[in-house]
Amino acid sequence: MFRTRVFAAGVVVASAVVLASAVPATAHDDLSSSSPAVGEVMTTAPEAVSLVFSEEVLPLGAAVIVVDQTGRDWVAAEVMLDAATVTAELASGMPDAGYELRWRVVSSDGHPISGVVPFTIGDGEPLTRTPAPGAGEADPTNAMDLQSQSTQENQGALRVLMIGLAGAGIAVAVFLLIFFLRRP
Ligand SMILES: [Cu+2]
Repeated sequence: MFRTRVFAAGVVVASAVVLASAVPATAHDDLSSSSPAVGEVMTTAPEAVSLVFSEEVLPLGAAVIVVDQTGRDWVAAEVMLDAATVTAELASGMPDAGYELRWRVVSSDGHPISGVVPFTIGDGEPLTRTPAPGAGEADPTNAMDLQSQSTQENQGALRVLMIGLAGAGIAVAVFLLIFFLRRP
């Protein structure tokens, strides 16, 4: 009988450890495509911008702005979300210039993702992120830095969650172990 109990306790501990370590390994959604595309030169001002993601993003927390050099946001209406597509209508009369579409949505796995899509209209100069004397071109690595930074923050939050889940799993395992060993 004792042998059976030890075996049962072992199974409980083993399965709890597996459960605690098998935190969902789902990656967050990616931006599949966008209109305008990254670096696109549009001949005329778009009436709207749209973003298509690899999965349906969550209906909360979606934000899109389209800014020019002065920081003006040209998005004219509420951001619309339809499954994996996020759309934002723009004000008319956007002059030929460089712009940045900055987006943030909540991935289907629950944490925020964000990015920047630079584009230009007509023969406008690409938007310069850090205006400096003699700086003519936007530095695309800045956008990359922003993206990787937010990814790191997301991973930090996920790690906290994983540690919490692992802790809960171990607590359950200890409880069940004591419960099994105490049984007559
Ligand atoms: Cu994710």
